[in-house]
Amino acid sequence: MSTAIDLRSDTVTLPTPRMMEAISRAEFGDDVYGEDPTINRLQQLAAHKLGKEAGLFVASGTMGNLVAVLTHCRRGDEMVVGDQAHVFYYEVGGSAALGGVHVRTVPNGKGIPSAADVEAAIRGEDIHFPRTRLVCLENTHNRCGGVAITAEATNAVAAVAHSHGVKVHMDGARLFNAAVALGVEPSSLVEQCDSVDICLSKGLSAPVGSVLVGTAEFIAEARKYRKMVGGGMRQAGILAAAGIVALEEMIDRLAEDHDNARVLAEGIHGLPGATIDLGAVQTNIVVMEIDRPDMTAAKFIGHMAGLGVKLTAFGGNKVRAVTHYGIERGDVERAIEVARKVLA
Ligand code: TLP
Repeated sequence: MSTAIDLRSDTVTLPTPRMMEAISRAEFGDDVYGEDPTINRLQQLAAHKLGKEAGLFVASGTMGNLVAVLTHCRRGDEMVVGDQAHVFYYEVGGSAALGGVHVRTVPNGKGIPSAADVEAAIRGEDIHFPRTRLVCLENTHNRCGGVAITAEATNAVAAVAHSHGVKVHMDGARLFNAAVALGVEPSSLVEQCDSVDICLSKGLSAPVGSVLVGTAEFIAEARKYRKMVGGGMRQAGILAAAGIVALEEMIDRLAEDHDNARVLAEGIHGLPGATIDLGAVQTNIVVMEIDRPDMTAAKFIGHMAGLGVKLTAFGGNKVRAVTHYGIERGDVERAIEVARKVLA
């Protein structure tokens, strides 16, 4: 039997041969002393690509978002997020548990909360209220089907936040997917954001890591919080070497993943019991709804896995598929065929 087609996430991507080669040639040092030249190069490269002053290598997207929250907020402060945000939904409640930050959700809309809802959620001065300190956005938006958020939409929310002295953090785990889909520079999507976390270990295929970027002052402070949460990694240039290849060579090819996602979505939408909001399929994520008396989402996932196609449960009757490096057009065509069989 041939190997499974793993569409659970773009986190399953393996390092490329160029990454392995870069790792074997990289120079290392102790990054807690700021002396790993490869880490320093990666941080500068990420900051440059995102139009920010400085960067900080962190172990994961979750750690990058947590360190950003810890740096922006004090205990008892409040942050405003969309009710479908990864930072709210999938990060183990770290902002509250480790940062003492009160999380206030607003309707997520189709990937970004409206500026009006965000403004209404920002607290005024009242002895009873926590202080609103941060708004957290996400681009692309995972639970909203990987939609790419335009600079205009982000800027409208950021303008409202800033007019109240509230900072804006962007969870840009898949920001490069958004930039490729919209045909713009990644930096243009986060111009008005005070901090941004990007992931190297999703569609860009590096084995480990994310980079948090912002002003030099913010990053100097964030470095202390990264140490606090145990993220001071010593010769981590071994990971950064792959991250550099990710940023230099793996961004443009994301377009291939987007094309494959579209083919997959068009192939599955309309099969008996399967519907997909095709308008939301803008990058590498496909969210399908399974609605049939004899077929739950869990059953569909089980049957698909039994025939060699791995998918993820996405809550209720939703199922997620993600295309990525290592998934070719032929794999997508086979996945459609298998879905056709399962839903026949
Ligand atoms: N998302 C993972 C799971 O956690 C759900 C996935 O398979 O999509 N922000 C966004 C928008 C993410 O999608 C993820 C990972 C993260 C942050 C966290 O990144 P890691 O997994 O590196 O901590």
